[in-house]
Amino acid sequence: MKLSIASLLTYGLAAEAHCIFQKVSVNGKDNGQLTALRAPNNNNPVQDVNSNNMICGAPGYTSQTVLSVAGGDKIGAFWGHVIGGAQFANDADNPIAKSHKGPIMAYLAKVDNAATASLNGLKWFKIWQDGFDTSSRKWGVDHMIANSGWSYFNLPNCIAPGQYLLRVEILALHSAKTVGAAQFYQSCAQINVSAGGSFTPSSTVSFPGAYNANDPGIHTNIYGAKGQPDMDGKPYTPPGPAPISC
Ligand SMILES: [Cu+2]
Repeated sequence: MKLSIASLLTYGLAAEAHCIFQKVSVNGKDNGQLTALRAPNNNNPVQDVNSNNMICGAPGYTSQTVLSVAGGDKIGAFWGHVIGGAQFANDADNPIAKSHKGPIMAYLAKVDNAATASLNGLKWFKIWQDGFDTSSRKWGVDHMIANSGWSYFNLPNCIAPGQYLLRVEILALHSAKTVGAAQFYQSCAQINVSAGGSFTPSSTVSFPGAYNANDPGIHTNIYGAKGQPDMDGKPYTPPGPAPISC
C-alpha cells in the first residue's frame, strides 16, 4: 500500500494527538517542567484499565522533589501535547487534540515519603473532578484548553498533614463507544501537606481496580443526535468514587 507524505503526516499526527500532565503550580507559582512529578516519557494513553500504568502513567520520569502545599491551596496541573507543551509552532493539538473530550479528575493517596513511595497498593480517594456541564455543554478538557493547558482546583482544607501522591487524570472519551477505547492520561505529583485538617477517608479505591472497562463513565457514546460531543445535553458521571466533601 502506497501512502503519500501528506497522508503519513495526517495519520502520524492523528495517532499522537495525546497529552502529558507535566507541571504543577501552587497558588499561581509554576514549579517548572516535571518538578515533583512522576510522569510518563511519552504521550500515549493508557487504555487497559487493569494496567499498572493506570496509577501514574507509563514509567518515565521520577522527580526527587516533594512540593510543600497546605490545605486550601490552589493547585494547577499543566497539560501539554508533548513534554514542553507544543510539539512544533502552531501545534493545534496542544495542550491536547480538541476531539479528546472528557472529564479531568484528581485523587490523593497517603504515603510515608512521596519521592520514594512504591505505587503499588496505595489507597486513593478523589478530591476533585470536572466532568460535563449540561448547560454550557463543556467538558473538563474544554475548560483546560481554555485555560491554556491548566486545570485548577483547591486542595481541600480538611486534608491531614503529611505526604501524598496527587494523581491527576484526563479521561478522553472521543472513541469510548467502543469498549477499551477510552484513553486515560495521568501523572502523579509528590506533595507534602504542611498544614491542614484531620480528614481520613472512610473509603478508598485502588489503581488498577477502581475502574472497569464497562463502567458507564468509561464505555459511553458522548455524541448526540447532531454528531456533536455534547451528550445531547444529558448528564455525564465520571468513573470512580464521588469527590470527598469537607
Ligand atoms: Cu489521543
